[in-house]
Amino acid sequence: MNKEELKLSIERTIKVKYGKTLDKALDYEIFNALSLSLLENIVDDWNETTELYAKGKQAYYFSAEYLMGRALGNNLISMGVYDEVRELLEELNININKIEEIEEDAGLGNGGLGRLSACFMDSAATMEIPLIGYGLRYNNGLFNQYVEDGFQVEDGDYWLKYGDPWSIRKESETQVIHFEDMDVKAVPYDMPIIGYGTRNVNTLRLWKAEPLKEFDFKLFNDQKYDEAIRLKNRAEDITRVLYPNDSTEEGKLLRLKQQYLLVSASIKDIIKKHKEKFGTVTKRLGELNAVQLNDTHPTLGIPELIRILVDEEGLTFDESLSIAKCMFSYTNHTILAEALEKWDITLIKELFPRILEVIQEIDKRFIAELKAAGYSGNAIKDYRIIYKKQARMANLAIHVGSAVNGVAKLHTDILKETELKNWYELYPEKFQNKTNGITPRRWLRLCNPELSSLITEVLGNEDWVRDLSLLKNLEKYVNDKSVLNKFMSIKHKKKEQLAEYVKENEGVTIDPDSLFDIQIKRLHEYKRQLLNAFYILDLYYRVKEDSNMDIPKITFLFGAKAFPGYKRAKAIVKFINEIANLVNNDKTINGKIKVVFVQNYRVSYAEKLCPAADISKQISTAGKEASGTGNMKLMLNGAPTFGTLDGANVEIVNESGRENNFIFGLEVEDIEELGKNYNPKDYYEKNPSLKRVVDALVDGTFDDGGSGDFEDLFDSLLEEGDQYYLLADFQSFKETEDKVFEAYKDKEEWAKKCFLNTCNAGIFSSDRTILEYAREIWMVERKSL
Ligand code: 26Q
Repeated sequence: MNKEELKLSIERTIKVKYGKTLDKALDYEIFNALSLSLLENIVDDWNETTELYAKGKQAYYFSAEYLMGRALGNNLISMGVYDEVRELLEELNININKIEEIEEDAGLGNGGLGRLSACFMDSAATMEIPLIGYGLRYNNGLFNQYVEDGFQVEDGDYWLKYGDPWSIRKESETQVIHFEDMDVKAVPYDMPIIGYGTRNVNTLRLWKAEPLKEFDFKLFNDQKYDEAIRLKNRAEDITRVLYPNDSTEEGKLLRLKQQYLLVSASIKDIIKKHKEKFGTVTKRLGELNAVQLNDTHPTLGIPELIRILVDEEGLTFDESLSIAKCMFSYTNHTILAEALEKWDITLIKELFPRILEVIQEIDKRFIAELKAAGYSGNAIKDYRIIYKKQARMANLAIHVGSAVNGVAKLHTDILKETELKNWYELYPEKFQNKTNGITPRRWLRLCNPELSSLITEVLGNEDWVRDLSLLKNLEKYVNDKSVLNKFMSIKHKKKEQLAEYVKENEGVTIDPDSLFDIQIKRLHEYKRQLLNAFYILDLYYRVKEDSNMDIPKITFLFGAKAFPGYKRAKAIVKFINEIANLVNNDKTINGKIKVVFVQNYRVSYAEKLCPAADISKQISTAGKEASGTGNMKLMLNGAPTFGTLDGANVEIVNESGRENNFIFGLEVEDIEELGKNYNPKDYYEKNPSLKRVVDALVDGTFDDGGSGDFEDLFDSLLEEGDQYYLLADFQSFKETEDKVFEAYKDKEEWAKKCFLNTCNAGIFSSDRTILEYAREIWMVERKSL
């Protein structure tokens, strides 16, 4: 790209879009103009990639969530023009960081599952895999979070307020979606996914619901003004807002409509393209297209495909079902059986009666097969797709899908041995593991340019950005003082940058010379932020009692959103903030401990936190976290894991060595053994330091604003059996923290631990994961422009 041309393009865009000259443009106007000018440069490659992929077998990722974060910085890196553009802006007296910071995060996801889809998009483009993402273009993404008086306060997220320069509305590729009570348009907005180090540009296609008729003039003429507006709104409501995963009954109907709109529009899009090529639908449909269901949310795609093939394309039910069996595969992201999605059949019938008939037909045939194979009624009932007037989406996905995968080795083993044991016995050949990954572009190259430069300098080139396994070649420098010193001074620099940002955004001063202990993830009881909080409070009490206590200066950082209806999660936010308030304002501890709960944790905040961590806190109850991906981001940026043997932590520790991490607590087998005999009161009574911090919930130490929330937390532990084993793991947690403090004293040994974590993170690249999906599930080949 030519600098001068880019400059002219920016100026032109500012002129026609905002009616002014560049020197008068506001930051967001520059952001939009720059983005559009960059887009101009990739559109030809984008179209070429689309055509190239259409020639062979393609894969589709069906996901209700894409937690994309910001686009600009990432796209500049992928296009290989970041430095060039920074210089150009500098010449124009514009600071690139300010322009990057003006961009709103595209927060179209709740957490791990949504961010995984975003990483997969990036990896597929970079690995030149013919993968198209299908999703929904919510007007409002995940809510914004503020902390007021220690409580979480939510605010709507209108991410489109400055426009959306990276999307192209493809009006002409609109699909009409039929619901029993109305028809609506699904209009695609395409986002380019720019591969790194390749000309390939993949597509993320997000559907927006709109009324068939923008405005009903007849109603208007009849003076039914409200009615005219109401119809428009009713259509647009479908993609108005992303559902948080705690959503209660009220919103259910709309959520189901969302899911159907997503899959119906996407399946129609796939069939349309197939017919453009072959004239009619042939058996080859299943051979040329592979659909990955990201959890059960898009599972209605299965009956929707069959409905269209049977009712509109004239295939038989058998033919259609066998095409579906060939096309779909399903990824499971949750361990808890009770969390698997079920829909009341009355609801399905109300919205799309024909879809219910198709599901019933699949169920009927399946039962006949099981009977013929000699299964008894009792065994059959667990396999039923429709049972007790509910459609079980996971059963539908597993029965029809050609593959089922878990997202980390431990998770897949648990699925096979416990949660989905019966299915594994029935279809052992379908089960696979695909350990999650993260994209090295965003989670190292973009968020940590300083460490990236060092790696490039030591390895001699930038190949590692596309092949993260090359980081292993750094390992031989583990005793090289000069490399280690540079590595650790980069860590320090990232801590300084974070401290500055935290000061600005949270108003709290933190010391970059202190140990940064970071726990960032959704707020959930099983992730045990409360256990971390108890530990911090205990540490504070001990420091207060003994001002000479030998610990390093330490800063605990939390980032987490609690879902609006999840009372206990919100109580934990308040509890952490109460502790922060107590600890940060106590002059007598000389600032030895600081606690910060950062507001509005999101992708762009994670990019600042991950590179600055000295310790990565991953402390879920063993067996509960399917994989985790934040753990990989912190590891890649050189932080040892302080965690349980859960999810991908097991593989992290295997890769980087147990001696370079801090593993504590009960393991899956221990918990199985303890099982019903677990009595949290034993631990509470016998451990005075534990008792002291748990009692702080109810003894007036802290104020929950009269809500009774802290008493409820107390009850969850001592009256309701502490189902996440906080009390059982407290002592081990504490002893392991002591090991951290001990290890942290030896700066050189510490640096080695951090360094070895980076060296061994290569396997956790989502490039590796996406290639496994491509080869072992989708059977699609790399295709390069
Ligand atoms: C369900 C019904 C109604 C509304 C929302 C939902 C819903 C939405 C999102 C249910 C679940 C989710 C998200 C789940 C999730 O993020 N799971 C995480 O997936 C990661 C990627 O595989 C794993 O690393 C995490 O361990 C897992 O918790």
